[in-house]
Amino acid sequence: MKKKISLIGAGQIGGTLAHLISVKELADVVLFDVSEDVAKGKALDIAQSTSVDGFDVNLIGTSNYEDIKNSDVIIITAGVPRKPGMSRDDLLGTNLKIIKQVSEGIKKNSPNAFVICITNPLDIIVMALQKYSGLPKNKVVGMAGILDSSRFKYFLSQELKVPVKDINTLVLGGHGDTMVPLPDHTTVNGKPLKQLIKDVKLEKIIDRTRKGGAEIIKFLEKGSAYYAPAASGVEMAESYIKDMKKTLPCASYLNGEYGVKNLYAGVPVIIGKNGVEKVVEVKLSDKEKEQFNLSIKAVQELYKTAQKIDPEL
Ligand code: TXD
Repeated sequence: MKKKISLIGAGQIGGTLAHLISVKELADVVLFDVSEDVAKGKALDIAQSTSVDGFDVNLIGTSNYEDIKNSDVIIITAGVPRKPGMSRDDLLGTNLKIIKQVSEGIKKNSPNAFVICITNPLDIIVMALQKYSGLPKNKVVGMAGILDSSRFKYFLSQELKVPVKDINTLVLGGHGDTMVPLPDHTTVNGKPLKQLIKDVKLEKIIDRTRKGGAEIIKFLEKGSAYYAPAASGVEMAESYIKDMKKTLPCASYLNGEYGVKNLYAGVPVIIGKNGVEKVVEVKLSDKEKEQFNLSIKAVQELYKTAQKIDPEL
């Protein structure tokens, strides 16, 4: 039975998601946007590449929430992206209002879907999405850690002149400047990273990873990164649809794990047919724990701001 993925937001990331999902023949695609013509135009454009790339999926563009009925997966990018000089947190007020509207649409039309949120500020928006929609916490997750880990791996591969596939790493915590790349949990061909790189170089790469989004925004000016974010979202959707039980760093609900309760933050989780099937607790050094707790504090502070905007949260 063909699966169905609905994409709420047909902008830079939404359109790229639709194309990647189609080429991988992961599922039929519903491209939803308040700008219905954008959704229809992109769906039609990708559909017209079917004969070239030889994939067999149906795509529709719409602004009618009824079209997302019975989705297996919903990926949300609806919202405004950053402009140069803006922080992810600056998007809070606008994107909270949007995610409330999106949550209503999902709750009414596709409450059994596995929902992947991409919209920033990610950790807060995914938590608001779960609260507004009332969907089970293990079926609502945020995409950030895969992207941040992928950026970290790329920068390391360029520095060490090794293929990215030889690098294993993890980035924990909030999707912001306090995110926590874990050098002590990073290996290159099985060798500990710290044996291969000087501290000064490593610190520079960690800083560049934290600012990876802003670096791209500076180049693009009108918009933020979309190829790597879309690829990261598709990896999560695929692990769910194919029950691959991959361990992936995602913004997930914590109920005591890592000493954190009732908050979404980036941790390694197993994603399979039941959604987030397990939070994987890795052993953190004292320094890593301290950085992780700082990152959690930043998420908690921003969530308090969100609650001032909407006491319902
Ligand atoms: O790692 C991550 N999670 C981040 C997330 C990585 C990169 C970008 N990040 C965030 O994703 C970014 O800060 C934004 O908040 C979202 C989407 O970024 P994108 O670059 O795709 O933004 P666009 O191109 O502006 O697309 C947003 C679309 C646009 O077509 C709007 O018309 C639509 O969202 N939109 C809506 N769709 C449905 N419903 C409502 N209410 C709505 N409002 C706007």
